[in-house]
Amino acid sequence: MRFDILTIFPDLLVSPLREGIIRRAIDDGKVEIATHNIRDFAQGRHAVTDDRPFGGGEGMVMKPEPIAAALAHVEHEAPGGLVVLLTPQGRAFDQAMAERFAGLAHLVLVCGRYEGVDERVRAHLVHEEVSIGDYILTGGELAALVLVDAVTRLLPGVLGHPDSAPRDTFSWGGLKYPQYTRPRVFNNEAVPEVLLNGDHAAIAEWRLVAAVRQTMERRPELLGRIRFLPTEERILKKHGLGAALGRAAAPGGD
Ligand code: 6GU
Repeated sequence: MRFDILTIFPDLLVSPLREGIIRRAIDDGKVEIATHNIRDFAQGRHAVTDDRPFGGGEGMVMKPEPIAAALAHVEHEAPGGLVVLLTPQGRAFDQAMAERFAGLAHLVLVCGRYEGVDERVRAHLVHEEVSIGDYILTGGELAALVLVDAVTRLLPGVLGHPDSAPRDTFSWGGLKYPQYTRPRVFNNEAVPEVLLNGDHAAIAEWRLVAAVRQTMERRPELLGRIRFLPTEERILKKHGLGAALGRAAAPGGD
């Protein structure tokens, strides 16, 4: 998969892409990430990329021409990418969107600055607008990195264990179960006995119950969309978690 990232601050993107799983995915050729400085596509001696808003008001607006020229350059180098603008006005990024993007061959990410991008970029050059949450960042760069990270780890062969991704928080619809490692006792608290005895069915049952409890406590709004298997339903009822099923059985209800 290929990512092209258009930004006025390309240096912001360097170190997050040089560590850990993303770095290995790049080194292994699973993903190719090119950054482009929008300023390199701006005109004139000062290579201006922003200007004051028509109608007045605070802040500056990103000019359309440098972004258009940078996008034309990317399209020439590698045609056909889906162009995504990172902006707080976009649709909320979630795991389902990450999975959809992971199925594409080429994403072009345009990092807006928070005051905004000329509306004609949005209207004529961009296919989708994405936000990473209900808060305001100084620019789209960190959001682009979030998107690249969440998508890259879903690409085939990127995570060590082939099943690591499907067991995640959110891929099943709720939160992950708690994890433990050595030592067996820490701060006077022991690891739950069931995790130590090698009974894989019992461990799976404990993890399902713990994940559902955790989701009910912390993110109850997630429960309504989860579809449990009949075997899971039986286990949850046995543990007095029928309330979670009630929500799951009545989508849209409370
Ligand atoms: Cl994509 N951009 C900015 N500037 N702020 C954000 C965001 C994006 N997503 C959440 N907040």
